[in-house]
Amino acid sequence: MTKLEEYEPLTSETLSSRLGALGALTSRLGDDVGNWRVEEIGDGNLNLVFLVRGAKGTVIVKQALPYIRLVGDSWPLPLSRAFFEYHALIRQAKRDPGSVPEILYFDEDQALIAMEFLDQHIILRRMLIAGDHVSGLGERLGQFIARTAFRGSDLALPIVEKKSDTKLFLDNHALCNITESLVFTDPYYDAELNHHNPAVDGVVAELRDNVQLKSEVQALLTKFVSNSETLLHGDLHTGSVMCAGDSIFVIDPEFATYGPMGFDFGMMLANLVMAFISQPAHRSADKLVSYQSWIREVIEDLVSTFNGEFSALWHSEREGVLFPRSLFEDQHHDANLPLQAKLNEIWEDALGFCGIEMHRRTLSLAHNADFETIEDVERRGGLEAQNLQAGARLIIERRGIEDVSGMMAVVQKP
Ligand code: ADP
Ligand code: SR1
Ligand code: MG
Repeated sequence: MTKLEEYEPLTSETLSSRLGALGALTSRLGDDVGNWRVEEIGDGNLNLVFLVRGAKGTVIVKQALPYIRLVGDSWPLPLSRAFFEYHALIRQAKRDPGSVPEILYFDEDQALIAMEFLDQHIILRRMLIAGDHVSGLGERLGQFIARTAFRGSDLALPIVEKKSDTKLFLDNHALCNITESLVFTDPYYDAELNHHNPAVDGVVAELRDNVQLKSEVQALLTKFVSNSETLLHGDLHTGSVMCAGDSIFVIDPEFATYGPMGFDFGMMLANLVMAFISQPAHRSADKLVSYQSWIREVIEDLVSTFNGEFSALWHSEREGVLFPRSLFEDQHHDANLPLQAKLNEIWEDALGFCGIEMHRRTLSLAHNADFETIEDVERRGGLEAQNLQAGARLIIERRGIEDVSGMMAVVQKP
């Protein structure tokens, strides 16, 4: 494949001949290109994902389509999302080494990324539905979110790098617009692509009639579109994490954008909370309490690790234009004071984004398997109603929720 070739989607039949001359792939897979075994395994909403097995090893080849896979070619979407995914992955690899798959090859024209195959790794959402444990999960996710938030911001980056990078990622506006619509807006009115379980009709009508709720959500959307303080993953849910034993990787940052630090944090909290709320439908009575306790511990570890890691970086790597040492340490003034204010702001925003993500996964286009795999619609409806009401309370009451205990009290309120 040359850079001059016109974009063309790969197929399982054409992949070997089109990519077989690439040293980056043959070195991993072996030269016997004719015997590569190729399978399309994409289970996401947007792209093609190929598993390619050769005599020497296995790689993943991900290629963007010029439209949204979930919807079809009636909804075009720029191929440039592969460019932003690639650029986000290389920044995440630098800011939190070992957190993302190794990139083997990138072709911008073909919107194609070849990367390390995460052997034995399973999507976290599937593990949470199955009742599996992952040791160190909350700590690792807390580290990733804190490191990428801090090291991608004006707290750490040289100002020219931060500004030129912000400019670069501004072009990922089509993906941002999906989030602006599907996440922040559609759940709160009868939008065309919405669907929900009729069993929650009453709760949905109440949410859509709640002007205070809609106003708070729009205030959070204002932050998402206008506060470009750090490079976000942009789609950090439990379907974007793969685990095996205590090995944990983050994948799929094609929604990367500069945005508020609480966004990734809130998205991940929401997906763990939804795993928690949906458990009664997935677990037998004798295992329910202990598994929900474990998810709660993961949430506690995530929050405490985020705070600890962000604080450590604040003291050790605060070399950017914000809160300079010249104003604090050099004056013997306590830099913990603005740190605490920053952590409080991030937490409050995260709770708001968390509630919004809980709403959109029940009401908007893209639902999640935690609820969707519950066959009994009445049972599902009861849990979805709890999820919707908890989400609304998290958004509205977020300024008064101090910690995970307060948050889980809101989530579990009858
Ligand atoms: P999309 O952008 O379409 O959502 P994803 O990046 O989420 O696609 O990938 C779809 C699926 O492909 C994942 O759910 C996972 O099962 C598999 N996958 C993606 N990347 C890897 C990888 N590096 N190693 C192993 N499996 C992967
Ligand atoms: C049309 S895309 C729907 C959702 O899938 C992606 O993974 C994002 O979460 C997006 O909101
Ligand atoms: Mg994706």
